[in-house]
Amino acid sequence: MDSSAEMFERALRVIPGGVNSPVRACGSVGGKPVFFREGHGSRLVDIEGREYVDVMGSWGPLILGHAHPDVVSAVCDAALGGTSFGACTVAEVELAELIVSRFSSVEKVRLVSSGTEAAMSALRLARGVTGRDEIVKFAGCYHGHADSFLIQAGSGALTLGVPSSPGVPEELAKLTHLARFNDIDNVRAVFEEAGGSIAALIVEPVAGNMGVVPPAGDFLSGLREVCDEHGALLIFDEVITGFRVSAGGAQERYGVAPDITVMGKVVGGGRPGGGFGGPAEIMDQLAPGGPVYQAGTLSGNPLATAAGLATLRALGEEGVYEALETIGAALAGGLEEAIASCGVSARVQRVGSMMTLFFNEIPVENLDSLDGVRTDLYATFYQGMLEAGVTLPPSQYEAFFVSTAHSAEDIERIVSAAAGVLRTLGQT
Ligand code: KE4
Repeated sequence: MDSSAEMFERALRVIPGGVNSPVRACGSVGGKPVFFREGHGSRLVDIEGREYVDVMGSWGPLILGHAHPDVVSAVCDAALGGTSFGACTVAEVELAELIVSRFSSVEKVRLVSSGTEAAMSALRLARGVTGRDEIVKFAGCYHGHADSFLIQAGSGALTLGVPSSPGVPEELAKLTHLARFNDIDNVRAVFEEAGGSIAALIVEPVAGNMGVVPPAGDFLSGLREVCDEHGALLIFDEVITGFRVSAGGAQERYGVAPDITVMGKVVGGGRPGGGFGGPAEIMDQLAPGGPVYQAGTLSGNPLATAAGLATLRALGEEGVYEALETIGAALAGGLEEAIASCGVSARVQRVGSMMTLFFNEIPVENLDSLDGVRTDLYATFYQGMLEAGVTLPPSQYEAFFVSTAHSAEDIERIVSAAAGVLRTLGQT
């Protein structure tokens, strides 16, 4: 079997950048990507047989860990009956019913195949329902790669240092207003200037794509007020937070109801899956009953719905979110202790089972707080942790994810590795 380095050379010959998603190329942390062969629970194994404790978590979907038996058997059973019909199935109704039962603001949901598709469809729906064209997003927040969102986006776009991508027409970019996360006065000012023409404001209620940035006390409720004042729809992008920061997502955790909820990652259980939902009055504006067109060959796909159902059913078990909180708190606490003893300026910001270790002097409240972030130190930290057998997201602007599969031993192993790498950093 080739090594990861050899496989990457092969990949570069036939895949742009050697990857199917830019951030996987490890551009901001140096080195070359590791190729993985399999994952089980909290562990990943690379193609050379090396095992790692995984904190990247496939960017969020694997809240139950890799290859959870219930998910694997559900997908295998579904596959034995056919992988796609392009027609109605019972499973898609059952998944929609489960989603509706978890998100109190959602009466109806349309299933799609990715977070990008969910966010771009939600945007079109908001524009169709309001008859307005302009939107507000936040610098540093990422909502997938649809044109309207690639304006100072987070995640890979931030990592690549490409604030807005070539190929996004200037005329379209002009319709996207940028605001500052956690700054409700700034949001009010943007709306004062353009309020009557704004269809929607879209926000990650807990930002995860500039690293994890929790909402300040009155920020989300302030967004609700401003949108109501100006007749704009409030869209919560819960692709990361949905079913993760609580059973009903961030809207349940913080008690603010959006008009449209965008979902992905966990709802697909690791299969391509996503969705967007809201009150029937809004959702019924979608084709075929309504005029706003949206469609998808594989939407509600039997394998994706099987994985999503198995995942959400497991998340419905008693004590799951308490366990995720305990695991998340243990990791964050251990990392904070390691930071305190190493003399490096770093901090951990966490919500539940998602967190980021920032090499930043000040608390991160929005993208501006990251002007002095030491991405170079993060790169060294990433490489040191990989060497120590722990896979982190290959970017300072992403989140660590723990799952129900992470044990106390896993947490101890991650913390011990971090302490060692941070000590080395502190001595340089
Ligand atoms: P996907 O199209 O990648 O399924 O979802 C887009 C998306 C939408 N909204 C939020 C809040 C998201 O975080 C994402 C995707 N997240 C990134 C990493 N933070 C996916 C990783 C990648 O791009 O490879």
